[in-house]
Amino acid sequence: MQQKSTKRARPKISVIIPTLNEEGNIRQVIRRISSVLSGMSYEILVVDGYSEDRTARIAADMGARVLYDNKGKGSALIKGFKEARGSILVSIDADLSNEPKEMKLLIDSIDIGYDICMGSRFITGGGTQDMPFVRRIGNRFFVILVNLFFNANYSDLCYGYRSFRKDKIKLLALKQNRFAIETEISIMAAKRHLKVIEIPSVEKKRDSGQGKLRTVSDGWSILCTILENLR
Ligand SMILES: Nc1nc2c(ncn2[C@@H]2O[C@H](COP(=O)(O)OP(=O)(O)O)[C@@H](O)[C@H]2O)c(=O)[nH]1
Ligand SMILES: [Mg+2]
Repeated sequence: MQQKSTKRARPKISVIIPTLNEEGNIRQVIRRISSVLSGMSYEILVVDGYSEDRTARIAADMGARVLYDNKGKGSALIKGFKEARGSILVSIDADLSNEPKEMKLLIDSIDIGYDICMGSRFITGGGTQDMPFVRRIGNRFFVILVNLFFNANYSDLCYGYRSFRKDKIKLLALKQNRFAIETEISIMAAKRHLKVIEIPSVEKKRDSGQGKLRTVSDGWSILCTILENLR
């Protein structure tokens, strides 16, 4: 008897994009990622926070798999990690601040044996056009704390352009629903002794729409995440 398989072949790479009201950017983001990954085996997952605009519809029309989550960027990423079918996962923002061309190096780093590759704006070759002075100071302060408390050697912390070996994600036991997710990933990677590498990344200004990070409340929750992990 012939068995009909309804399962499609697993892609090698899953690109996970958390979105909230990004209708002015999402088309271009998906287009650029598709062009960089052309010829490779990949899927694009958009995890949308119930945008009030056309973000989800545009993403679906362009062939992305669209999932929904209403708890925040961190929660959306956790959902994307769980649902991803690839063996290499890449997280990227939807606001055109991350350069899709850098994705090849993020993928290669996992291919050659690293568990996590983190874009860094603060090593040679990296940079940012999207970080007010207060956030720059805050990020530096948190980097120092994390390196000190968790015996790590990071140059950047609150930056979401990263790649992961899928089978190591569970070890991170992620729980942060909002913007402390990147901090939690960095801390847990250090605690679990994962093989981590940083590569330079240039962060551009968000193209259209509003940033959702709130410096004071999200800064506070990042500090709490650091302190909670000391226990
Ligand atoms: N699903 C989901 N995505 C979000 C949420 N908040 C922000 N994002 C997305 O997370 C990414 C980073 O957010 P952004 O506002 O640019 O943060 P900032 O650059 O740190 O100010 C973007 O792709 C946002 O659309 C949320 O509550 N839910
Ligand atoms: Mg942004």
